[in-house]
Parts: sequence; structure tokens; C-alpha cells
Amino acid sequence: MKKTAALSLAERYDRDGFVIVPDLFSVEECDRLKAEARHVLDTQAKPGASVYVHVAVVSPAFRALAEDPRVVDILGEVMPQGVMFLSDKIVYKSASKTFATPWHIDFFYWRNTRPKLSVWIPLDDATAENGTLTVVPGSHKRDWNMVKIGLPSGDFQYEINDGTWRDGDIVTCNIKRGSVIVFSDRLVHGSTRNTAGKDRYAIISTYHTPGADEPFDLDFPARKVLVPAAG
Ligand SMILES: O=C(O)CCC(=O)C(=O)O
Repeated sequence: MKKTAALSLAERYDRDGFVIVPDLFSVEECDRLKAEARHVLDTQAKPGASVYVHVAVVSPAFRALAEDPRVVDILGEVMPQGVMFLSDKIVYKSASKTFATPWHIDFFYWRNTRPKLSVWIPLDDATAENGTLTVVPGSHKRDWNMVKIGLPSGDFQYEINDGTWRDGDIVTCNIKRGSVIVFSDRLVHGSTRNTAGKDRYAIISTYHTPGADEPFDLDFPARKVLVPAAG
């Protein structure tokens, strides 16, 4: 029987719109970052907030995470034209913050800008019960419509209203803390409700290829070229 060669990380990313790299960060690193995330929410975010954007601006530890060579090396495989950090955010769920993130593509939030991808890192083991990321493999190759929704927190404003995927098409990413999911800004994704009554901290960092600032970029003061554009 003819053997098929295993796909490279970049080939899997291209095919599926996401790739999971397990156990990139240690339990100890996740514990430290989780304590730092709590500190950032307590000192920088609106009281009771479960989302905080611009983490790297206020936290050297998260700035270091965004620039960590382990992350940048992976990004180099899927971004051969160079790597620029744009921004990051904490998303926190708990016994009292149980919301499921609605199905969306991140591109809805930054139309008419160059393509981006994000790196989602859970700082707690992430499961279907405590609100892990859910993705629809291959959905980045299609166009989707969105509607504006009014979550009370105002955190996730858009939802896809023409979803044609079925339950069997969805991957629920049960992953250990410190694993990473790299996903395209065209990939349909969301997250499950937190019914476990347990914390689920995640940090999401967004990157694009280096280039002249677009007007959108000016709102992100931590932006920085990490791997200069090739050539
Ligand atoms: O962490 C989550 O619940 C999902 C976050 C998300 O989908 C996003 O920030 O685009």
C-alpha cells in the first residue's frame, strides 16, 4: 500500500485553518501566567470583566509570552513572510462567567486589513465542560455572514448567521494548559459554556505579517515586528 507522508504543520494549518501544538509551556509557567492574568484583571480591567485587551502593554510577563521563541518558531512555519505581534487579550470564564463565545470569525472585527492569525493558550486544562475553544476545520476556506449581537458585556459583538456545519464537523479542543492553538482569522470558532464551575483562563495573541501600519493597527501600541519580512 502506498504510504502517505505526514503533513507538515504548515500544511495542516492550510488544510484545517488551525493547528494544535500540545504542551508548549510548562505547568509552572501556566501557574505564573494565570496569577499574572488575575492581577491584570484586578488592576487594569473594569470590575467583573472577563475580557481584557492590550495585556502586553501592561504586563512584561505577557509581553514576553507574545514574543516567546517557542511561539515565534511555530508562527515562522505558517508565516514565511515574517511575523509581527499586534495585540493580546485575556478571556476568563468561571463559575460565574459561564458564557459560550458565539460562533464567529475574527476577521469580522478587522475587515479591510491584512490577514491575521491568533494563538490561543489556555492557562487551565481546557475541556468541553469549562469552556474550551471549538473550531470548524476547513471553514476558513469559505465566506460567512455575521449579525451583530448584544452580549451584555459587549465583549463578543458578532455571530455567524448562516452556519451550515453539523455537530460532527466541530472539533472541541480538549487540551492541557500550556498547549497552543494557532488559528486563522477566517476560521469559524467559538467556545463552550463553562458548566464545570471551574476557572478557565486563556490568553489570545494576534499576529500578522510585517508591513506599513494600517489605520486599524494604530490602536495597538504593543505592536512589534518579531521576524522581519523576508527579502
Ligand atoms: O476564549 C474564548 O472563549 C474564545 C475567544 C475567541 O473566540 C476570540 O477571542 O476570538
